[in-house]
Amino acid sequence: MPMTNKQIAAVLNDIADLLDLKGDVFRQRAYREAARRIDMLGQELSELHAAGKLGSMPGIGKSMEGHLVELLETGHSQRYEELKKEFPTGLLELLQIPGLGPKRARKLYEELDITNLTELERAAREHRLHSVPGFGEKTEANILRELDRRGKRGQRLLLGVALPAAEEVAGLLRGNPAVVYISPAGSIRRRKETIGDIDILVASAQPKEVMDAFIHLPIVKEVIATGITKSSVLNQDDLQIDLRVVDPSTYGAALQYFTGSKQHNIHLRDIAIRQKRKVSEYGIFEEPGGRRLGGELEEDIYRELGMDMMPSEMREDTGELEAAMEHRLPRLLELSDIQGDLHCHTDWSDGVDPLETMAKAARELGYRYLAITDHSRGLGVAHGLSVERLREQRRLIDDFNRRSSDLQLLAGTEVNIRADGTLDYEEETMAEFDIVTASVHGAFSQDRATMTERMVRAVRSHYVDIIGHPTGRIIDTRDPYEVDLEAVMRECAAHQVAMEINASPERLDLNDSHARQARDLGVMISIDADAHVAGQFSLMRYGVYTARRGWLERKNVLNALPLDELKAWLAEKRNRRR
Ligand code: DGT
Ligand code: CA
Ligand code: CA
Ligand code: ZN
Repeated sequence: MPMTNKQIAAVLNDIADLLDLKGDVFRQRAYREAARRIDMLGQELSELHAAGKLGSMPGIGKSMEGHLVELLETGHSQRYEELKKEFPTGLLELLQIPGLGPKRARKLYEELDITNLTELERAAREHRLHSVPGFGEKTEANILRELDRRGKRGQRLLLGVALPAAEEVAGLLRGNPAVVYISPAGSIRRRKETIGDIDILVASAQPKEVMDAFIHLPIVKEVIATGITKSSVLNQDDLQIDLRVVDPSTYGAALQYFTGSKQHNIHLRDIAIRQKRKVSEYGIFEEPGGRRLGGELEEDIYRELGMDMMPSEMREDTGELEAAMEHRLPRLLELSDIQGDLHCHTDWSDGVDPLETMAKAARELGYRYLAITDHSRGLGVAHGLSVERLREQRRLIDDFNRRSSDLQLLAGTEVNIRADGTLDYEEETMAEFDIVTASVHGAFSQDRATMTERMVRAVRSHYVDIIGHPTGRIIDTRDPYEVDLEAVMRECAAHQVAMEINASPERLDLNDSHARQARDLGVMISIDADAHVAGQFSLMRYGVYTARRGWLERKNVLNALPLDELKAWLAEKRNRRR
């Protein structure tokens, strides 16, 4: 099997880290850039290579192409092996600690002979770090806190990884004649942002055939356990998948049970007992006597208790059972309600694809509008746009719009909120955009009061339409910054500023409960894929799942508005400014 894009990007990033440790700043940049582009590529490099098209990749020079060919054809890189010999292997781990750049990691190696995370932790606990120049007590405390956080971090998967894996299995088994119904269950079906294990439920009268087909799927790398009702395997990416088979007559009850959440189920059973009913994974029964009232369909369970059936995303016992009983469940937003995307990047800043390609992809999704929101000038690392470049881009957008009858582009920006809460362009520039998203991209460690004031100031600027990824968290990688989010939300509601659900599965920012809180405070929500390459527009669905988990309806979502209503919303906002 040739290496996957993920594996190749990981090797290139390692090479970049090693070059960084050597102080070879110039060349490390080339490797890092190549890794980034490969990471975002919509197609496997091995396919490109097989088609002889590796050289056509933008931003990949001749010598990088040589590296890629070597990796694809041999699975090794000579350069990588040589570099690895120059440093202890564990040294690369040190670079994963925020605040430990290559220079400082190298210092720790040279002065204290620290070669891995375990030794780093010991040295920090023994307060030996601050004997090294440049390492204060604060650094020591930061490092300990980060190591602590990593230790606690569970082995949960991102929904963006687990859901496609579950869908792949369900897709492969669906055509099997022994399979009557099949569905992911558990936290995947509830679309939680992270997943403990992948649960799949099958209805079949021939469980042996189903299990046999399951454990012999081409994606199965290892069979962990196999039985008649339940089997567990590892797929190629080492994800554990549990498959359970039940009789079709109990499928609904089993699906209800194994979808959870546990809290939802416990509460549901309480309600059942009070109505002299019993709910189990086999059905719903009268008590006493045990007469079966239903269970072939999931609806049976809720209906027999006098409830409407709620979407799986709501089943967290946060009021959905009460609402179902009183027939006041919200009609949740659907992916098909989404009319456009208000946050994306092109190759004008840190995206990969040209503007035309992004527009074409948005059109293929049936979108009516797309906001082009490249980074602002202050964000040097992301090639932020100067005022001159903005004008040039504006002409391109106007040009496109003259030629397009279905999709309209909005000239936007993702303007950086500076540390003091001012925006990264002058007022006269800000006034020219059709739409403005403002986001925090640095100075994350400000204290709560400062950060809150900073964001409130941006909201009050009157130029901002949307606050992008409002808490800055990256799941399992970066904690949200300290901020009084409710204060920011109230300010957004007062100034007609929307807040984003960034749909990227590693962000999902706002998260489900914050989205619900924002909705309750009257804040509009914009759900955006933040695509940096055309293929990423499809991440929108993860934002919609989060919105549904936050009980959002179509009317709460800015980019569920038709174009004319969106324009009216933006115009109203602009009138307020005067
Ligand atoms: P996960 O895997 O940690 O992301 O979360 P879930 O919700 O998928 O949990 P999991 O895999 O342990 O169990 C799947 C479902 O089975 C769960 O959502 C509800 C049901 N379940 C599991 N344990 C219990 C229990 O002790 N009581 C009840 N009523 N239901 C349970
Ligand atoms: Ca599970
Ligand atoms: Ca499970
Ligand atoms: Zn962005």
